[in-house]
Amino acid sequence: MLKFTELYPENNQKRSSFLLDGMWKFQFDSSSAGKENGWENHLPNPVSMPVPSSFADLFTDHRSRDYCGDFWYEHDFYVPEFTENQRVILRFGSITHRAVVYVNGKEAAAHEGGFLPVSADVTEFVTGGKMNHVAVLANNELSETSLPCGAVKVMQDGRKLAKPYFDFFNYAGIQRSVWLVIVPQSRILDFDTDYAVSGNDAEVHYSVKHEGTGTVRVTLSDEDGNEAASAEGASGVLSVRDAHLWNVRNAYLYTLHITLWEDGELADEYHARIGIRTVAVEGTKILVNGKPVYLKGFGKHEDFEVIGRGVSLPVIKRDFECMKWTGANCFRTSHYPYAEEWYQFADEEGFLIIDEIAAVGMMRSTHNFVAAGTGHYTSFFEAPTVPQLLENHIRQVEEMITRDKNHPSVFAFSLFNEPETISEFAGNYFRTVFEAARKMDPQHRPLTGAFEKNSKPELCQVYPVCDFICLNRYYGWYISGGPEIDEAEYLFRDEMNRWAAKELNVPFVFTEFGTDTLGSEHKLPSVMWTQEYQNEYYEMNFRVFDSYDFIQGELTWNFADFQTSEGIFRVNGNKKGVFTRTRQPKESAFILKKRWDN
Ligand code: GCB
Repeated sequence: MLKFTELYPENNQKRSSFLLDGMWKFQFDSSSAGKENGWENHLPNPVSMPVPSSFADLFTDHRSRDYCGDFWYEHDFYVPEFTENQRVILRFGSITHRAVVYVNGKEAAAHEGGFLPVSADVTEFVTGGKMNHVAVLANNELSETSLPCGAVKVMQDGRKLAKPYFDFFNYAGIQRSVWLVIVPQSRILDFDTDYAVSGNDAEVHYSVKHEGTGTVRVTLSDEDGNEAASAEGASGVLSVRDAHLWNVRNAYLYTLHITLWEDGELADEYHARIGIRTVAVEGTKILVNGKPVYLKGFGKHEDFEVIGRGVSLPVIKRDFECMKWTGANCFRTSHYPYAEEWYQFADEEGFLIIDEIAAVGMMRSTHNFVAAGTGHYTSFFEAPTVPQLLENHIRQVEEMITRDKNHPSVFAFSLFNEPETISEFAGNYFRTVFEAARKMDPQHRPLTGAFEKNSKPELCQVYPVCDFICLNRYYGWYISGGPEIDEAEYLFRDEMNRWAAKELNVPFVFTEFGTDTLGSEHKLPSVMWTQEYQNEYYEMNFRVFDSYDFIQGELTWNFADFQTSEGIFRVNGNKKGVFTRTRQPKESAFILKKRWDN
C-alpha cells in the first residue's frame, strides 16, 4: 500500500512546499456509497470542515460526534507550473485511521494507520498552473487488526459505534497538516545518522538515500552557522572537533545540509536539525552521552478542547512550557506517534521521548484499566486474525522509525501498551515484532513496551524482549484505593520485590501511575477523587520508587485530563491529569515540581 514517506517539507533552492491547511469540505458516508456515486469527483452535500482537526467535537449533536464509518474530505488546490524534471507530492501528516486519496478523480494513495504520514506522488494526476481537486475517503472503524484495536457495534437502526479497547476518545479526521511539495525528480529520499563520541570529539555517521546517479555532499553547521565538518559520498563520516553535545534539557542542534549534485549542478538539497548524542542502556542505567539519566515526566495524549486530536502549535508550546515548569525531562507519546512538530519542539528543548506505536487495546476489553489486575484473560493472541495484525504492527513500526529516527529527542521506541502477555502466543507475537524492529533503527535505540498489572514477574512472557521494562501501575487507585492505601503500598512493594528477585539487571521505568482527580474536590482527611488524595498517592508512589535502585524513571499518568469514551468509569473523560484539560495545574503539579526541580 504505502510506497514511501516523503521527508518533512521544507522550502529551499530546489523544493517548494505549500501548506494546504484551511477550510475543506466534508461529508459523512454512513452507507459507504460515496465511491459508487462518484464522490471522489464531487461531494453532493458537504459542510465546511477545518483541516487539521478532529471532526468530533466541532458538532453539537451526538450522532455527528460519535460517527463511525466512512467520511469524505475534498479540497481544491492550486498547483504551480512544474517541469518534467520535478515531482509533485501530497503529504498528509496523518489521516485517522485509514484513507484512500483521490486526485482529480484518480486513486493516488491508500494508507492504513491513523498516526503516521500518508504521502502520494501525484505528478501524473495533476495539472500545473491550474486548480486541482483532492478527495479523501477516510474511515475510523476499529477492529482486531487495526492499530489501535477495538470493535464496531452495529445498533438496531444500523448505525455504527466505535468500541475502543483503549481509554481515549476515538478522534478521527485529517488531524495533521497537509502539504503540497514540489521536489526534483533526482532527489534526496531519506537519510540516517548515528553518533560516536570520544573525548571532546564526535563522529556523525550518515547515509543518504537518493534517486538518480548524482553525488552527495553533506556539511554540518553549528548554531552560529559555522561549518563544523563536511564529507562527500552517499554514506560516510563527519568528524566534528570539540563537538557540542545534545544533552537532556540542554539541547544543541547542528544543521545537516545534504546536497545532491548531477553534472556539476545542484539537483536537490535538504536541511535537517540534528543533535549529537549517544543513548544506551547499561545494566540498570539509562545513559545519554554516557551519563545516567533519571526520567521525569509524563504520559501524554494529543488532546484538547474543540480540536480533539488536531495538531495545534499553541497547545504544543503550552504543554512544553508546563512540562518545563514542573522540571520534567521526558514524555511518552502514549499511545501513538504524535505529530512531527512535537518531536521538533522536543529536539529544541532537550526533552527525551519514548516514541510509542499505536499497539494498544491488545486485550479485547473496553476497560483494560480495570481488567488489569483482575487476572481477566481474553485469548487475544490466539485469534485467526493475528497474522494480519502482526503484519500491520510491523509495517507501522517501520513507518514510525523511518519518520522519527533522526530526532535526537527520541531515545527509545515503545512497541506496545498493555497487551496480554502471559501466553506463549503473546510471547511469539512480540518476539517477532521486536526482531523486525531491531533491524530498522540505524541508531539501535532501546526498545520497550508498557506492561499492565497482569504482566506479573512470574507470568509475563514478553519482558525478556525489552531493553528496559516499563510498568503501568495503579496501586492505590484501581488496586486498594482510598482507605486501603497502606495495603496498596504493601502490595506494590511486594510486586517490586518479586521483580528485584529476578535480578534482571535492566532499568525499570514507571510509564503510568496516577489517580482520577477533580479540580473542584477537596477533603481532609482525603477521599479518592480529591486533590488531597492525588497528592498522598504520589507521595506513596515516590516512597516506593525511591526504595529500588533499578527504578530509573517516573512518567505520571497523565500530563492533562483528556477525553475518553463515555461510561460509568469516566466523568466526561479521564481526570488523571496533573494539569486540567485547559492546562492549568492541579495541586499535585506543585508536588511534582518540588520533587523534580531537586
Ligand atoms: C492504563 C492505560 C491508559 C489509561 C489508564 C487509566 O493502564 O494504559 O490508556 O488511560 O490506564 O487511566 O486507566
